[in-house]
Amino acid sequence: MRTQVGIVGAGPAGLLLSHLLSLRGIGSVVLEARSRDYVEHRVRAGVLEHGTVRTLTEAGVADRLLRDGMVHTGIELRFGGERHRIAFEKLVPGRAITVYGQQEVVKDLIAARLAAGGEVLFDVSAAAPAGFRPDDKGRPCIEFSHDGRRQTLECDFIAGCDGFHGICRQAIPAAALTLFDREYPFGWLGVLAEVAPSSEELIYASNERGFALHSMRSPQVSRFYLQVAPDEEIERWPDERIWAELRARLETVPGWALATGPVLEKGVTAMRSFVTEPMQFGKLFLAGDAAHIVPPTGAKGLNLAAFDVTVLTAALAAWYSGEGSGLLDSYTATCLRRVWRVQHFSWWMTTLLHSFGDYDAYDRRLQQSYLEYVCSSQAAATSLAENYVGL
Ligand code: RFL
Ligand code: PHB
Repeated sequence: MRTQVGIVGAGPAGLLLSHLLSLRGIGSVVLEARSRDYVEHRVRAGVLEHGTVRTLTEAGVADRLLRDGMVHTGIELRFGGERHRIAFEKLVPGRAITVYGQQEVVKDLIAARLAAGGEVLFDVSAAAPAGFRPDDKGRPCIEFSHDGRRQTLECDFIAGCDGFHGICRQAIPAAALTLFDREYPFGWLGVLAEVAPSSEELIYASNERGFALHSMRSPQVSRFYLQVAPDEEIERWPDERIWAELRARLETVPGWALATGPVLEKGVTAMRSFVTEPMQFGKLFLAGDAAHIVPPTGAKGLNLAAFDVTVLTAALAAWYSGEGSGLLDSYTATCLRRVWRVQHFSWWMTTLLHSFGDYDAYDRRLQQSYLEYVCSSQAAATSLAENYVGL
């Protein structure tokens, strides 16, 4: 098999890259370890920045997003028995977020790729990138097994869009990479429930018992998160306990009640911050979670993945149209500026809103003071708002 760009991973990064490349007339093949059904039903992110919505709209894959996505012009911060609205329409006029499930973005992209005759191979195993190092003589290639047959995909470039646990980053010599890593002493228990949202906007609640988030997927389906131990066992969280804890952390303001309903899905995710530098090695380019991870508190991972592949598409398009390798050479530098801004914002939101077991009284007071500042100073609220909707 032969193509121009071999893409490992059919998450948002790999699929969007493949689609954007095809719009520039550049061929690609996407190799995905999981089944189509699995990737289309993996419940994850829900918040799209205005820039991500624009990218998807310009790429012609936003019909359902523009119809079903819920545009929000604010979020609520809830703490100390009070609710505070961060009003985007006032602080960052013209910019909003859209609440639309990541798996819906993935479904839309897969449908668009397949409709355009794009090649996305699911259930691929043992993919192994090779020939991409600066001193390699031949072409880059990816060896893989599909339908019981061992195959080789030859390409000009390899895009590692295979997530945090993927193989592409690991194929780069360790000595060529600097890794930045931070683990948090908690995880998130995510819950999808068949119940109308109890709020029109997302609620980020800071509470002595731990952080809680009320999000949503549609007028009939809500999404919740609870701060829990990083190694928490889901068996310890029967549905009644989840609802009781959500109530304890969210029903802290007068006159507000949480509606409950059947739990459709639940699971625990550990939280981490992680950056790989550089994000490229020879003819291998990393994008999305393969290159960096943020804790989900700032709702940024998917948006950052979309940004990376937009930069990579422009760089590859310039190379194929004979403009040289300048943009490819500066891929890492271009991406890292935004990556580190988002790293800081996500770390900051996480630190602001979670309760840390080892926090002493002084740390807790600092946190309370900053929460009050964000909700009373227009300058501080604008900083949160412009980062949240996307710089
Ligand atoms: P993905 O989505 O992990 O996709 C990688 C794909 O690569 C495949 N793969 C392989 N394929 C072939 N060969 C191999 N050896 C392979 N190894 C792996 C995998 O099966 C998979 O299909 O990475 P990508 O595309 O970079 O996308 C990143 C986003 O998924 C991620 O950043 C977001 O989900 C993060 N995130 C959020 N981001 C937002 O922008 N807004 C949010 O509101 C938000 N909320 C969240 C989140 C992530 C969460 N979890 C579960 C980590 C909430 C949660 C709870
Ligand atoms: C979600 O709806 O899944 C979601 C929303 C906001 C976040 C993280 C996740 O910060």
